[in-house]
Amino acid sequence: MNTKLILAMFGIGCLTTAFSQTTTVDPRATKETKALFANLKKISTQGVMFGHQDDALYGIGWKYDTGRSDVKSVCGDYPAVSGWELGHLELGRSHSLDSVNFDTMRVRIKEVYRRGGVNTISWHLNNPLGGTAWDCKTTTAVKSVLPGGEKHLLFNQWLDRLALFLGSLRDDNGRLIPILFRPFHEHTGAWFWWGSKQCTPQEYVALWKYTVNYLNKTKGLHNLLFIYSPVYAETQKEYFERYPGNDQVDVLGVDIYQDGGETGAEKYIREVQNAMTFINNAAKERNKVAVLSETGSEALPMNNWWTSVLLKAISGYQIAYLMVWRNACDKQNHFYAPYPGQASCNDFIQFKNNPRVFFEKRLPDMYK
Ligand code: BMA
Repeated sequence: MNTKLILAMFGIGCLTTAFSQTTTVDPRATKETKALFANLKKISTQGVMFGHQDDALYGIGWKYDTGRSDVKSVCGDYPAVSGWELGHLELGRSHSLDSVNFDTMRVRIKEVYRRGGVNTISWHLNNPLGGTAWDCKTTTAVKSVLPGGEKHLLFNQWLDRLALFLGSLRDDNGRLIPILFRPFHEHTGAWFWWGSKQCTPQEYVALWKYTVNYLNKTKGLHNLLFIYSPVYAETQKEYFERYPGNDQVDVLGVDIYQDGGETGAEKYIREVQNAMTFINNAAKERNKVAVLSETGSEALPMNNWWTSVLLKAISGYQIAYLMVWRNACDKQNHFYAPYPGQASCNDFIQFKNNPRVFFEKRLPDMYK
């Protein structure tokens, strides 16, 4: 065999390996972003990372205290995954729809990255035809932002503002911080302007593709992994009905909450198990990662929820992370993680001590 042929075969071998391990939506993703993708996959075979929305920004009875987190106050460690919300950034405002200063958010995101944690971002952007993200009476909002639509230029401006923020997330050496971006989520429900009754599947897919292309190509951002996160679906077919495509999605997520307090526990367990069965299979087939992108039981009415419900629901599946929603400091009983004195604290500590559950300190290097 001549040397050229051997080299060519070796080249193809390397390419195949690289393809199966680190194919990301953005082929030009930074090496840290590609490493994050590979490590999400790896960690999902070892256990599950715990995540919390707005963890280090505020909690029950406090806001903006440096180094504070309800989760850390209860169990001594930060969550492995931190969620952040950009609603109202598109309007050029200094504060989010949840009254969080975007500069403070940027500082916290950097701190999480510096400590080795993982950052994920959602975006409840306003309805371009007027009103909030939940203003969903109109069925033309998605169409209006697509090329040729009356709000297309406005939407580009919103994406420019989004890109400016995402591109400003850099470490101490000026390198971009990898972000798991989760746009237009819960779109199989009908409560956002990009929801199932508000646009056609084709329009939704066009919105997704336009956004991905704009961020990666037009704005040249290469620190993003994209999460698809519909609400609970009974079947795989239903789950993928408005799927933008394997070349458009890195992570297969799903948002499932336990409603109705204790009486909703069985339904919740059944739903998580059912969805994770087909999401796990699909993730393997498509070279993706599975996550429980949003979950929780509002105000934690069950003291043993963490070990008796949540752990039961997720065991046996490969889920890179699960993320519970925020502990609002300005809304009564709108919390999903315990805080000191909350009734589920002891159970949460037991959950944290499970060898398959990762909080921040036990994380391997997620960016190498
Ligand atoms: C919702 C609630 C709202 C919040 C929104 C965006 O589920 O927590 O209070 O404004 O998420 O973070």
